[in-house]
Amino acid sequence: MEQKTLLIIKPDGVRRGLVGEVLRRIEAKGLRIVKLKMLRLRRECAERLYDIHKGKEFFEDLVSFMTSGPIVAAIVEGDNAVNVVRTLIGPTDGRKAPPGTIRGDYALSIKENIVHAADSAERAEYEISVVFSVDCSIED
Ligand code: 3AN
Repeated sequence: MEQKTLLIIKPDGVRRGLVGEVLRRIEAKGLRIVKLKMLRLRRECAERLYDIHKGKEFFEDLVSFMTSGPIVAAIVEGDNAVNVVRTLIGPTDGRKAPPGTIRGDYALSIKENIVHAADSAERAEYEISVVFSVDCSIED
């Protein structure tokens, strides 16, 4: 089933110079990058992106981290794109993510785990509307 999802290279991924490597893996898999943007996310928008975690003990820390530097947001399309991208990035905790996944190969943290990807088609629509809205990008 043809699907669209949102992939974000988080500030740690950008700082570590992993933009090319992450996008390479997406393309090598056969998925298509149909929209791409580097931006600094406004705080309110990071809160909207992670609305499901509001109230959790790591929420403030997560929002601060996501606004600590530029991110790269990509709309990715292809067969079963939501689940395929989730499989490519691996489980949340980089210490447990298996080798071969992006987090398994590059992350050793549960917070600074290089990438984010939507976990359903509905969330993808919502998150794309947040991240690609002109109001969410801080102009330098
Ligand atoms: P995923 O990104 O794999 O969907 P979620 O949705 O459970 O994982 O978590 C969203 C983000 O929140 C994670 N990518 C990570 O940056 C952060 N996070 C999740 N759990 C923790 C935690 N226990 N401590 C700190 N940060 C966390």
